[in-house]
Amino acid sequence: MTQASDTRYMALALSLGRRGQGRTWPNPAVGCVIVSGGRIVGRGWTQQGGVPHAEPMALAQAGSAAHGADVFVTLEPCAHHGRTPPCAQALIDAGVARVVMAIPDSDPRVDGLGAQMLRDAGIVVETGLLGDQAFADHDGFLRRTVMGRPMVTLKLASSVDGRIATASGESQWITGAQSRRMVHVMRARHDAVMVGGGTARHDDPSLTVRDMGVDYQPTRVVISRRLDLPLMGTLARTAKETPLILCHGKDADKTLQRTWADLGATLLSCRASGTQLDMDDAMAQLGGHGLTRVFCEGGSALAATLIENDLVDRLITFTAGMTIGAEGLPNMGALGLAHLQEARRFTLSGTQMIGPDTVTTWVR
Ligand code: AOF
Ligand code: ZN
Repeated sequence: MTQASDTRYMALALSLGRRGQGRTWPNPAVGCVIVSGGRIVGRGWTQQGGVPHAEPMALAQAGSAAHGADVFVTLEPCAHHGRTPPCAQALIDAGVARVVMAIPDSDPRVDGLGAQMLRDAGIVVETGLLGDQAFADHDGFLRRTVMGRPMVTLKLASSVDGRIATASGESQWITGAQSRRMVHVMRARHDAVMVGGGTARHDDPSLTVRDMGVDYQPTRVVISRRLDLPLMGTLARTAKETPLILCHGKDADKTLQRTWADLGATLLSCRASGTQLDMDDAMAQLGGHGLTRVFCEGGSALAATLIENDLVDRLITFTAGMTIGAEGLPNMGALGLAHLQEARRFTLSGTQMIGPDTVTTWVR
């Protein structure tokens, strides 16, 4: 098999894996392709909730054709007995000849052991093909296992001059319908959608994915030190239907804590520093809850806190061809920088036109 076709099969495995993004947490969204005699005989990807894993699905499709076949998988096959038996063993039992994996699995239960099991069984193992893409796709899972927190994508949607509302608070329809649709696609590809308490109070958001034909919803996360959120609002009304996590300060009113728990919310009690919730602690607790990919949609205070604490891994800016002026509400709160040198810098990853707006992705 040539290197070019190897790359093509791994690219296919990566795109299959991405189908699971947003719905496999706490597990990574892995993709797997099995090739025999130049023909694809099996395709698999991690299923909702993280099981089954990608490899057994591809092996089931391949059947006896897996014998002597080449396997392309976006993450090292697992070596442990967890909710499923080890995928490395399933590949050995199926008699595959070669396993090409994009990157190792950082879960301490795997971490090289999967590759070792395969090698010990006489299977050729290669690592690193399209590794950069696999690192990007599995970024959330890798961060959760290595750093103990999810990957954070911060979305900012504003006028050309960085405003999200006029001085009187008018904020609807700054970016266009296509941008809003794209936001829903992005929500669906994350495990959770997160906003600050101010946005929850002011916008009464539902934070759900709508009109996309998806049969699952990301978890909603609201950061609110004092839990002073509307008890009659949309989030309160829907907390039993669609998961809602509230990160609050340990000193939040106990009656409010009980009320929200009764409404169906999951409460995470976090440290607070000054008037703000300690976001390092909040993110660690969200990681502990199993979340790997969090999509933050503001508001400006939470955006600034995340930036200040170096918790933003990807920045997505939607920009509308409109100017509002300095009296409008900015998309980010004060960062208190005295010198440009202190500014957080992001690297441009891609930009595109979307209807009348632009969308740009930046990575840390
Ligand atoms: C694979 N293929 O498709 C995925 C893997 O609790 P369990 O049994 O589901 O195991 C979870 C771990 O399995 C997870 O932390 C990661 O190391 C690995 N995920 N492994 O071989 C897959 N999703
Ligand atoms: Zn597995």
